[in-house]
Amino acid sequence: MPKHAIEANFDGLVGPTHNYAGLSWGNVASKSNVNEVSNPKEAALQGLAKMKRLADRGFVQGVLPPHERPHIPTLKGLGYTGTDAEILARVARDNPVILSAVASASCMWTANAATVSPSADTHDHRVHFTPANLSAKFHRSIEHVVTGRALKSIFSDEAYFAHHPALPSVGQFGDEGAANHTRLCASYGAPGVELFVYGGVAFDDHAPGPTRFPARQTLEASQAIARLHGLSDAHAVFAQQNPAAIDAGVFHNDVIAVGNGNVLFYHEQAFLDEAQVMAEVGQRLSGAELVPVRVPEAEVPLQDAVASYLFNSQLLNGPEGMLLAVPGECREIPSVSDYLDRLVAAGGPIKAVEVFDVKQSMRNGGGPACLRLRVVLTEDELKAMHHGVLMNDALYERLTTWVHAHYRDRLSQEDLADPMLLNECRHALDELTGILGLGMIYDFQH
Ligand code: SUG
Repeated sequence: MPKHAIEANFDGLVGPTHNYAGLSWGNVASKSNVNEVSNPKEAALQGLAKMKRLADRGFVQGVLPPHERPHIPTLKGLGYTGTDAEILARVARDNPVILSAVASASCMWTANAATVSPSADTHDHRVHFTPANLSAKFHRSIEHVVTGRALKSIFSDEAYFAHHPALPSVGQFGDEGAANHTRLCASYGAPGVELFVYGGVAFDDHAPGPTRFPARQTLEASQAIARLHGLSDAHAVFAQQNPAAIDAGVFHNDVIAVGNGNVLFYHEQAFLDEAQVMAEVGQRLSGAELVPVRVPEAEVPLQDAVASYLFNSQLLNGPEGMLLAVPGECREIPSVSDYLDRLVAAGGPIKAVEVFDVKQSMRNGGGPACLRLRVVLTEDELKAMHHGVLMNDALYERLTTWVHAHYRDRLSQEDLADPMLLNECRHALDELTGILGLGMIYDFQH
């Protein structure tokens, strides 16, 4: 008998330095909004409102903390010396792109924080975590250290939780975490099939791959994660993303597909070999039939899927069936909005669509599903984790008050060099570790 388990979602709390720096070549929104003035306060409040709304509906909702930015230790590692203010002034003058990179609040997109395998799938029946090295982009490659500390602090009981270090930080093992990992199952507590989607094969010069934009996840990285997590062949499927989709701006699989339970909602152009993916997942899934919800190009052109982030939605188990939590942009694009109406009317597994406003994040290419990391937990595992990060009325009140006290409502690229911003950020995060009860996870606290 499988144990009863739930899916908890851990959203990244948007940090005080949220800004638009155009750092992600291949991510259309990031590039098209470069140099716009951001509103970190609004971004954090939009994220908290999303968390609160889902917590109010009975979903287990957690929060992962933002990181210390601008990250002075990274700048010191690159040869900058002096006081913090001197370092900021020099890098802003000589190399503003490096300053933008070390100031990015990109850890908010926790779908990229780690890959998580539930205990029903792993060899030692513990929940396994591997922070993603995010080696494709410098600004994201510095996230895994603090991400690993936060995850260890929240899931500290070694009887239930196993933590691995990030993979070697090179392109050949490029790993973007759960954004390229979907678990299909009969029920959360039952053994599942973990679908690892990769963009390219590093050690094969003849493998197909995108020609315009980078493939951020490699097969070699996905296979290493499956080995580390102790997944047998029965629990893992590896599938290549369609290179043409990457070249159209689908930089992660979660921009073109989302799964939950036995349902896989995807665009027909998601996979290089769609039939094989469905066959392999279908064969391994036990206790339920795979239900593919395939969206044809004729109904939603790939370009509209990328612009609306239709597939970067959360597919959740609601009381009356599955609920698709979509970004507001889905109602602004006629092909997508009409499709959603037909989807619900069709009487399939997706019974309802709900709109969430995460515009500040969307302008950097992060929709509802980018902002969350899924962790399937049995009742004992849920009891064993640290509860200070779980959303409820009191935590929501504290965090909104905290945001109002510490966040700015406009931030331009020039502002990133302001030593006051660094101080504000450290001050806010110091208080936050107290609110969340996380211990000293930041470098400046040591
Ligand atoms: O890695 N954007 C993020 C968006 C991540 C979305 N995540 C998922 N699809 N799961 C990225 O490209 C842009 C930062 C900037 O340009 O300022 C950025 O990092």
